[in-house]
Amino acid sequence: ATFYQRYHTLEDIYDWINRTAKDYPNTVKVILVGSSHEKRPLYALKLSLNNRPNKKAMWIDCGIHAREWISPAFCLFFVHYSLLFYNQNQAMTQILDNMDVYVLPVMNPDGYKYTWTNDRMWRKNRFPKKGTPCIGVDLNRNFDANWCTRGASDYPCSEIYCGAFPESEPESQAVANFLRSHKDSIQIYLSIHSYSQMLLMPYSCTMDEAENHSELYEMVKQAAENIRRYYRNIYTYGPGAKTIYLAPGGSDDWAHMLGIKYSFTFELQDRGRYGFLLPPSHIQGACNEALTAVKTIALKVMEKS
Ligand code: 0X9
Ligand code: ZN
Repeated sequence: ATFYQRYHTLEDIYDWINRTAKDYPNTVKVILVGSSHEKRPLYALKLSLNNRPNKKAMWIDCGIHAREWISPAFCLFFVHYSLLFYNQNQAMTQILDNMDVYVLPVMNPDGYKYTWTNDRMWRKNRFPKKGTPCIGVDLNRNFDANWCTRGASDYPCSEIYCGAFPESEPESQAVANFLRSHKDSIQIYLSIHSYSQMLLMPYSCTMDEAENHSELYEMVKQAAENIRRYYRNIYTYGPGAKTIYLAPGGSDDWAHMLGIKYSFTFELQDRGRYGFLLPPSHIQGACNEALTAVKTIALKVMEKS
């Protein structure tokens, strides 16, 4: 199996980030967007395949939830594929000619590390809440989008603990700060999770429809149709609150409210047979499916501008 058909430790991923930047000095830049509670760096890669000025951009983050190992695996695969298939694959070339891509491979490095060393099923970050025995905030409940209403918990021991206040955690704050300061160029926000094979769009924090509901719906619908056609696998799609559950404080809803109108969360393979413990032999297939969705959405967004 190649590097991209295996899961990697946090140290291996940091090495891979360095190596990739060294191997592609003209196209890849490493950006330190912040650091975790335990002071690990949050590195994003900026892929910029040509020097066209004033390009739009797409943001992809992976590994918000520690145990969803297929997610960082996808971010690594996506960077590799972009660099290798620029000028080979038509869709990829078109996309990268028109936009830069920011990729944050592990948004929750403390949690990810912990799933390799202590508890494979850890979800949250590793913030120790004073006065309780419990550790961790759910970073995908910590953004300022109907924060800590129904679908999140203010109980620190909960798996969906929202934190003390919006952006209380350094990991979510780092991403929010970066998106705020780049919101004029970033057109597309993608957050990669697992599992359940869903392509989700805003909103998850309310039953209300996003004002661009129909164009978002067309995009996830077509992405799911393409996955079905090419890979014969079923992805469900729609607004988060109606497709999966009401869940406030998520990064996708917050990005949409910030003005990044094309905002999505993908839940990759599988549908529950292995769940978070997706075997390495399924990585390639899961990544190909997610890549199809990314391409479909990016091309559709480009048609509009
Ligand atoms: O609950 C979540 O955060 C995501 N599902 S997961 O099983 N990966 O934990 C769904 C996120 C959908 N978007 C929002 N809730 N904003
Ligand atoms: Zn998740």
